[in-house]
Amino acid sequence: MTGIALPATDELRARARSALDRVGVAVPEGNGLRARTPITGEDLFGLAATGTAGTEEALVAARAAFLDWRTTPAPRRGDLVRRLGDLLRDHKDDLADLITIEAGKIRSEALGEVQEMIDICDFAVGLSRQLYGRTIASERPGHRLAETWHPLGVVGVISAFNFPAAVWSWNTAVALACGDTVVWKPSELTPLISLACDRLLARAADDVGVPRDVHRLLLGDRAVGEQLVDDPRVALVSATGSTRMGREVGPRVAARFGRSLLELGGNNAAVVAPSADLDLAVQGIVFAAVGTAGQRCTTLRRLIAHHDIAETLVGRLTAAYGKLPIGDPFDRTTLVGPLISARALAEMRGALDRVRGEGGEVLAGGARRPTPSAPDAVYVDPAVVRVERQTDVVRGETFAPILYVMTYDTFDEAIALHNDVPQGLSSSIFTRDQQEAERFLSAEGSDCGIANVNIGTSGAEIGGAFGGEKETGGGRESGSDAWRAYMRSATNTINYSSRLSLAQNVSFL
Ligand code: UN1
Repeated sequence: MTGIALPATDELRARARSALDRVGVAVPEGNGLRARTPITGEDLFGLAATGTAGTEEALVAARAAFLDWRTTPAPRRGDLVRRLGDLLRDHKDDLADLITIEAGKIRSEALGEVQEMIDICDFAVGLSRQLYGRTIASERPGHRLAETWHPLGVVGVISAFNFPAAVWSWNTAVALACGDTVVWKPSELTPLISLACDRLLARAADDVGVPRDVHRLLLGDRAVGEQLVDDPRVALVSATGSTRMGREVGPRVAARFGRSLLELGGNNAAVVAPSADLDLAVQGIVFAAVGTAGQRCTTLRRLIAHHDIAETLVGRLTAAYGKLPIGDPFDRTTLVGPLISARALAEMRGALDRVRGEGGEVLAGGARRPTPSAPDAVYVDPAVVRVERQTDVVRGETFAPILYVMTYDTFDEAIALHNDVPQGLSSSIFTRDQQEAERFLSAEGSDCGIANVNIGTSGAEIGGAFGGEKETGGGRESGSDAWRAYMRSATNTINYSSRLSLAQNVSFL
């Protein structure tokens, strides 16, 4: 197999440096943390990290800022988010460069991530004039019942490497519009894009005359995340990452009666019915399975194909996999960039070994591509694996491009297989049979937070709520009425008569 040609780390370092310069970031050099690029697997800069004292200071500042921010009229809060959206538009290329450098995303997906940030800003600006409460008909004469929504407090955002900027923006744009302040602990793997986002928000705050402390960035390790999780000043912890992480975060936040919003693992499947348009299905499946090198929480990991079309479908998929351009994500022809780390490779290999041991057959891919100029970079051929049963390895989430293919005979069997995993994020069906499509979307169909028809599992747009059920954690972000998680409601009873009348006809005195 021929080796992959990659840019030199020096070139990437210079490119990161100029993007950061244009955004206005002064890189806090130090040796607490290192910025690294998966493109070559090499380090870029050493960075100063935030420790316990820095985290405490940020929490004090964010709490103090909240006390003013909560009474700033919501549409004025929207002005800050609007300005942030403008700056994101101005620096779209710079941010996309940093995302590609640190997360390894191909150009169009990195630009897409920044577009998602711009879209959520637009959404949150609109929201700043739509934080509606209801009025409720009172059972008492001369009384009114109302529901009022108030800002919640400091929101702790913990985000992952794979959407290093968009997930921050989903939380931050909405939280700020809702009157909350934000303390952000990004993945240690993506400090540079985090610095850029933080800097743009500080610039937006300066431009509209808002104190910068409405947002604080913590570039730290796990201990910093734990500090946010355990601190009662953090009213809501919004955490995106593995189910293992969520299993720790959820109970710890609950133990202090804090709120958590969890976006955890997915094990997303597509059902391909006999009536499916296979051209459409193949395109949808390949993007969902190998986009972002299989490192989205919405990545398609299981394919449940009807017996009658399974062979044809798998033949077309393996042919498409055989032609995937894999390599330098800055190269405009590349579709599959690097895996984030050697650990991701070890997990992929471990899963493939286990599934082979259980009788699974690797039909395509699975091998590492040689990178002679950068031995620590990890590029793999995405894998397609035929499995007979949904064993533990198939039921677990491996954050790498492995697509398990299973077959079914009856629609009920397909739904049962589909739902028989611990996670419940995203799902899809390819069919031209309307009854099947509707059943898939019905209460007895997909048990996921996202259920699609004739489109893959990944690439959700802003506007709809994003999140999933079961071990995915139950959180909803970014669209619909997800804003309510960032606010607290109060029920008001207002007596505008001059008589005291008690509810439930109680008489007293
Ligand atoms: C994630 O992988 O954490 O639907 C988020 C999608 C993107 C977001 C994914 N809009 O694939």
